[in-house]
Amino acid sequence: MNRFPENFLWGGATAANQCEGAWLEDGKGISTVDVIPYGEDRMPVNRGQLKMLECDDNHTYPAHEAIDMYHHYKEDIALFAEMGFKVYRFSILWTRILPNGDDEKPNEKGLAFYRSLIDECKKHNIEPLVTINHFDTPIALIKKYGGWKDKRMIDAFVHLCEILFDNFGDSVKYWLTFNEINMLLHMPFMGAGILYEEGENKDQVNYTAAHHELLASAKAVKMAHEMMPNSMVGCMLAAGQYYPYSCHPNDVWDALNSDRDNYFFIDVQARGEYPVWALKQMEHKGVKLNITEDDKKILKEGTVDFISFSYYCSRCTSADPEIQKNNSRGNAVFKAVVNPYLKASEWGWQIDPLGLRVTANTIYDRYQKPLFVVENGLGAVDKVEEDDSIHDSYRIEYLREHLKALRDTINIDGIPVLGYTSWGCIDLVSASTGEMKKRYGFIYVNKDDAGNGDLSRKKKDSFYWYQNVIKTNGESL
Ligand code: BGP
Repeated sequence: MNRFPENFLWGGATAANQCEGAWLEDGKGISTVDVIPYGEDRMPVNRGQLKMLECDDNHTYPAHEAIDMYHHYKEDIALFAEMGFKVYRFSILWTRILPNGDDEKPNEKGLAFYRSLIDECKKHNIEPLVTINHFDTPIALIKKYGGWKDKRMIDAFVHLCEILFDNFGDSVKYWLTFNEINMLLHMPFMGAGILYEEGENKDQVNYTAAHHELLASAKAVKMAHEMMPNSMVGCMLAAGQYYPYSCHPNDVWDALNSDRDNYFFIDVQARGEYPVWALKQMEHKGVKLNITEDDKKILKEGTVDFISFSYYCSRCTSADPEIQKNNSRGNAVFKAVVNPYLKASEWGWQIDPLGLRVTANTIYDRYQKPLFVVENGLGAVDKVEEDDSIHDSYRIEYLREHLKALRDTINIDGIPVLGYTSWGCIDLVSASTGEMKKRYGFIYVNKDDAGNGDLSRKKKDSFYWYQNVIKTNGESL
């Protein structure tokens, strides 16, 4: 009862846009994240409310250097191997492979970088888990097409996938199409390169872009199965169950609808068709989607093999305007009220280990496909002691409780879970705030929010704790 399944994939996760840096090196083009600044303008840009397609001198851009993993990946993967990682989840930057997003021929230096990164994983017997698109739209395609609201993005994405499958299909079995695909509704620029024109119906834009991403994802899944018959391709949901604030039916109804907004995407990716309520909801919102017979066929033929998701916290919702005033700061992008039963992280994300089990059960009940927890973790401020040690007992506590809940999900509820990759296994730039001080890693990176620091890596207490968790296959948490 206390062990995880044999061959459980233990590991960690990062995203290129938050760790690689080297933003102009070796022929790379500019991506959304390169123009998303640090500071108070970050959220308005992420949300598509403030248009910024170029860098300027009044802002700093954390992704330009990030933790410079582009030059440190061998050292970093060796540290992951020392912890015993069986899997490493990372993403591929579209603009390293296709600098303009739709170039006919790939950038050989970009391919060589990822080839080397994958080889490094293999050398240490670490299975690569590749996210094809993690908050990354080429700026050139936003200028050309307006991002994912244009149907031509589908072909550009499928072309990228073909190059990736062709080059890396021999070594990569596990693929994810879009990271947190539902983030499109909450951070449209960061999630899907969406900018709104004056007077545009935002719902129309969002759901059109969503339709294009869903088609692109389905086409990628089908192509992956054809080109790499042993591959496993998953979708990826920013998960976290909505709880009704009270048992008032209005609160229950509100929670159900809030969940549906997010499950909408996975409903299509897992079942291959739009849920009836979504079609009706769009109709009520005046959204007109041109779903052709051909589109329906594509969605049906491109359903995913497994469901991956991120889980940081559960969310709570109320229909009562008074309660709604007590807005949760947690994961600023999702609408939620404070749950009085839960503590919160320094960033206001409410901590709820049992919520992971609730969420995993709900997802499995809905889709009956294997699950993969590909993000979970605690963003916290760490202190380096004089002897260079870092005592992050709060992080160990968070992870331990979540892993216990996951173990119960597997052993008591019987739900198939392929693996667990904790988020930001090495400190990296925060997606929502652009900070370095919001750290998730087992490995500390010496860099602060102003960009000072020599980027050296140090092991935190959680490094040794996680090493032992993997060694005992979760028996000792
Ligand atoms: C998810 C993203 C990640 C990551 C994580 C933590 O939404 O997929 O990219 O950043 O959240 O969020 P943050 O960095 O804002 O603390």
